[in-house]
Amino acid sequence: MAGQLIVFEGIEGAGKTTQLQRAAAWLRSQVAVPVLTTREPGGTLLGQELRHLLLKVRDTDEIAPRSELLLYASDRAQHVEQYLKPNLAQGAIILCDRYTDSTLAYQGYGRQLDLELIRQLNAIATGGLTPNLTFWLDLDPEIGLQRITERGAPNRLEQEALDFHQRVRAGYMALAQNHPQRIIHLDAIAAADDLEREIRAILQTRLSEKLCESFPKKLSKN
Ligand code: Z5A
Repeated sequence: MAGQLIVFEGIEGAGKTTQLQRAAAWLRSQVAVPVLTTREPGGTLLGQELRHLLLKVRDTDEIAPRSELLLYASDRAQHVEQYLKPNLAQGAIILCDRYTDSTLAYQGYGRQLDLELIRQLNAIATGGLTPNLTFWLDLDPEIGLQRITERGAPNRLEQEALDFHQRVRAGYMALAQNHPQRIIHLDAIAAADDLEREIRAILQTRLSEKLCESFPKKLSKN
């Protein structure tokens, strides 16, 4: 696969979307290949419908945990096939808001579904496509939930109890320990500008190493 898949992970309100957008804007000014942004769930037309089903608050007819797991897997399978693989094959740098680690953290550690089953489903849904790099924005869930409460009504997952979000955070911690090369831990309590600088510096190092044949010319030091 010619391109680069860079994922932003973390609990709600950690600042993933903010940092992904800032990193994309900066990368676009630095490199000569397409820089794309996308998200899970919801990176395709089918995914947008699945996202609506997954996140809307339900008064009755709760989604069963294994059903929820399969809906996320379905969203991912479509996203990989229809969007990620074709664009990576063209050499794009894709910044993706959540990917397979979200399923391990939320459905595995949060809902306490079998981790091995989730790994197998992730492998089926991705066809083996793993991120080149993952930024984990690590934040105390109480602070993350407070940030998003200020912005409006919480969605179905945001309404989960605090201990659910704490298990999700513990899940990310375990994943980062198991994949120290791929997953970069960032302390998301830092100011957005400081995080942006830290992410730029890491991207600069990683992309210079990996992409030196294709386009280091535009990659500058600031
Ligand atoms: N989910 C799952 O369970 N399993 C899966 O496999 C996948 C997903 C793929 C997607 O929701 C939901 O799906 C998610 C997990 C589940 N659970 N929920 N809910 P989403 O995409 O709607 O939500 P999200 O991914 O958690 O995004 P978010 O809530 O918008 O959080 P964020 O992107 O990390 O944060 P943000 O939008 O950049 O910032 C949030 C607020 O904080 C905003 O007001 C910012 O201005 C502010 N902010 C940002 N950075 C800072 C700093 N550094 N300091 C202070 N304030 C800041």
